[in-house]
Amino acid sequence: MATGYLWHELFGWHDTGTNTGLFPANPAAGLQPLQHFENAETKTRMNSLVGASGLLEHLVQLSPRPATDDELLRVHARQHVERIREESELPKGGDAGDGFSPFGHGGFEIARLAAGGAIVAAEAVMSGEVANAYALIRPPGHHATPDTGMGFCVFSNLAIAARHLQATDQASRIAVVDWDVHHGNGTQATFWEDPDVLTISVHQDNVFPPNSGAMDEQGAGAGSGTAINVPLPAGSGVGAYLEVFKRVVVPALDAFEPEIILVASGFDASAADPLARQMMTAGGYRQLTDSLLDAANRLCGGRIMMTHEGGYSPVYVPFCGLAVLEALSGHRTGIEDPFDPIFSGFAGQDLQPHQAEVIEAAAELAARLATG
Ligand code: 3YP
Ligand code: ZN
Repeated sequence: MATGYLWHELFGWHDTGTNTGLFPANPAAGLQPLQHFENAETKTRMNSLVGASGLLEHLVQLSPRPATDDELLRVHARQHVERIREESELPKGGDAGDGFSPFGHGGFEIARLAAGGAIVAAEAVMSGEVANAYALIRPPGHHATPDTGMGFCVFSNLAIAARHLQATDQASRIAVVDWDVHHGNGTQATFWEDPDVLTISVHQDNVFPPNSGAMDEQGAGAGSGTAINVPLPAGSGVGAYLEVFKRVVVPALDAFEPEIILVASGFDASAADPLARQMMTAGGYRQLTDSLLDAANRLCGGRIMMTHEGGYSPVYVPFCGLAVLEALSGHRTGIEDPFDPIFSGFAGQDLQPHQAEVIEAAAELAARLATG
């Protein structure tokens, strides 16, 4: 069965403006206008490579629809949705909540198309229309909490898709694996007390949001133990990530027995990323995908749906994305990662003792999930 692939030209039109990376340009403060880190290039170029490589012809193209108000409101407070709607009507748009997350005039409609794209992709997997799916959507979602956007995220796309599957009885037990290099705090907050949604975030220790994603954040109430955080030290590479999946992610999935695995797929743990200090490679992401496919085949009929999150190297994100899509679809295009000989040769790509220590502690959390 085929892999679903969802993209829309409007995702490239989400306008984060002429910022100086993170900040509004401000000549008096020395901030020369350039581009926001979260600009369209990484995603449009990934989509270009999917087309140019010929992979697109082996995928089933899915079309997004806008998420309805009711669908957004399953996760978000009405006041957040209304504020985005109102600021979106301003001539120059607004900000999702923290001053780092601008959107242009009409940005509300693009953000709701991204959330709706996650819903469409999740439904296509649950219905069996496709075996698995990748939603290349923008703006991203995993930092958006019920009450606010932040960290470039407007609405919590993946969480909205998960709540939709639950509300429409398409799935009840759902596992989230977030390999974006930043903490998936918004997704975690949404399901903090929900025993039916397991959230696992693998991120660089304390990068963004500040002081978020420590290992002692484990969920509460009925959801106690169903949030797992793996805060990897800066400098972690492919060896560390493979160990996390082997010792933490896959055992937790085995224990939890989800009906579908949702992946928050950021490529900002790559060796080329400007917003973090990890050393992942396209080949590494391919192996992580293979290990999830293995688990999904064993646990839930192979059902995996990925939503695109961060990733800020316009030259490298496309190769990471292509590798993941090749793995999901089982089709090799013949395009090889030209950076692999360089990035794979970095010292410290294999598992280091100080990384193993963190992973060992996180493995306890997965084991506890198994024994209840
Ligand atoms: C938000 C402000 C500084 C770091 C940035 C992180 C955005 C991201 O890729 N989150 O997954
Ligand atoms: Zn990120």
